[in-house]
Amino acid sequence: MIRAYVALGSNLGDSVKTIENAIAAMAALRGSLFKGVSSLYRTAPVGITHQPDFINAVVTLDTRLPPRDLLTELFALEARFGRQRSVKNAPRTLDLDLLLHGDTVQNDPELTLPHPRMHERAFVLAPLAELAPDLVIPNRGRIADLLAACAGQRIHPLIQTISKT
Ligand code: PH2
Ligand code: MG
Ligand code: MG
Repeated sequence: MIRAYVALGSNLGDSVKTIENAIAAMAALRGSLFKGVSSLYRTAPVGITHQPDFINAVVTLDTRLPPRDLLTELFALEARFGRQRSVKNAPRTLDLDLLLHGDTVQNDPELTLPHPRMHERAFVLAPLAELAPDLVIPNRGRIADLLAACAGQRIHPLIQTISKT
């Protein structure tokens, strides 16, 4: 089994409910074991800033699926949760990004690992650091150092009102 991390994001519809339901769905992913989930965070949009705040979280999986197969499962889940792919970075009901797949480093046009922007995004690094505080991101460095460099980005953990187990 390979340890993988998946980022969840939503800023369209009832995002908290969507993320909670997506976490539950990820626990049933083919060829994979659900190992944990971070807190949920409310986060300021990065990139296109005139859009609603996001709800973000990160899930830990142990998986037998190779990266490309896991990505296919994640795309299928996005579609199940009503994701419409219109313009790049449009508000979305559910975005699932494969962050890391073991220590795989690859630059395929279809899938870059580690995720090419994860190291500069507090909305990824803060939940990921909850799950793996000592993580070293291949070619990028220690998660604590990367997160410290994102100090200006607005993120707030939500108070959990729903059991995650
Ligand atoms: N996802 C993006 C672009 N910007 N900003 C926040 N806060 N959260 C996201 O998940 C996010 C984003 C592209 O997928
Ligand atoms: Mg994304
Ligand atoms: Mg995506």
